[in-house]
Amino acid sequence: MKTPVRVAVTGAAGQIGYAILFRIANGDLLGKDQPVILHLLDLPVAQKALNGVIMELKDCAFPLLAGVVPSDDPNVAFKDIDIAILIGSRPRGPGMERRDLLAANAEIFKVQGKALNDFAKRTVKVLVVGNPANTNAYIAMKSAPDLPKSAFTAMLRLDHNRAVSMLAEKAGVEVADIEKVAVWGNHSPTMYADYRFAAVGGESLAAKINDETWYRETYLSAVGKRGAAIIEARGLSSAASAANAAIDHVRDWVLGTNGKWVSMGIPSDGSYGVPEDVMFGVPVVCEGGVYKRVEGLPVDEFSKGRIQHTLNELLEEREAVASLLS
Ligand code: NAX
Repeated sequence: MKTPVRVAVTGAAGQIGYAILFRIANGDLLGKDQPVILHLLDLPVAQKALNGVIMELKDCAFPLLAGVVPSDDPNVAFKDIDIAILIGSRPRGPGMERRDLLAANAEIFKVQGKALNDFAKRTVKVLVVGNPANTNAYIAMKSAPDLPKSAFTAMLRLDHNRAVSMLAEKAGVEVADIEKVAVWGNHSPTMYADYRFAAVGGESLAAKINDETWYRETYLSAVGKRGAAIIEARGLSSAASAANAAIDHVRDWVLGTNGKWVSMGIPSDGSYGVPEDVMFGVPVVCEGGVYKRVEGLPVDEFSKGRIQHTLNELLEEREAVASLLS
């Protein structure tokens, strides 16, 4: 039997938590032969609900679930962990300004970044899901100077999956056959779902769809506003699809993508005109537990404008939290 991998999930008593934990324990994250120990962090006020979730996890008798460590303290929850999926964050309250929301979350991710720095395994892989995901991941990274920057990522995978699914529907092709879709920038309606390189069986998807007006005027905003459309329809924000995207992101990072492009928010190395360290969605391929940015892609005028637009938003967010990091 393999040594269990320790996976921390924060916001474990929330709705994405409820959708993700059972799948991790069932082997969807790391494979059907890999035992896991779940480290579950939530606020003191949520411990009773968390206990109920743990009772249900036990009632599933998952053969791969080798243990559960519940806590309301990041220093306990992050001890010796291999993977951290940071979902819990402060939602926007009535009358709360965007700046206040950024500040409240900055405080949370500063504390959690430091706890990761002090207690997680040196090889830890961190995915931030809680919004504003890119900036929260940036803060956690900046608060963990002893860990490599590459340990920190933000979730763009839900946007990526939505982008691929809508293209498949329009082109009348299978999702699995689509390659080389890229989502750039912030996990927000400003992100840029780029289909210029997308292909099916070697054939350009843009040429197959042959409707640039649809792409620019309908598709891009539909992908960007999909989260709002789900809230409107369901009365609740995306949970199962967000959990699924988090699993896709971490699984691909750990187990590899076999050359396939996926989108991840990663600290910029300065390429594509994005200042260093900004947590920016880019196309990557993963191999051997490492993600690698797809480099050297041409950027046309339209894409340049879209990338700058989403970058400007991230730079504003960075500015809004700068004083908290000093
Ligand atoms: P819920 O409100 O259902 O659950 C959040 C949980 O986090 C609660 O149990 C709460 O007690 C806990 N929590 C709050 N602060 C915490 C802290 N400091 N430490 C530990 N736990 C804490 O929200 P849910 O629907 O699960 O969404 C969670 C987050 O995911 C939100 O920020 C949401 O905006 C974000 N999302 C991000 C997505 C992405 O693609 N990056 C998509 C889905 C989702 O909207």
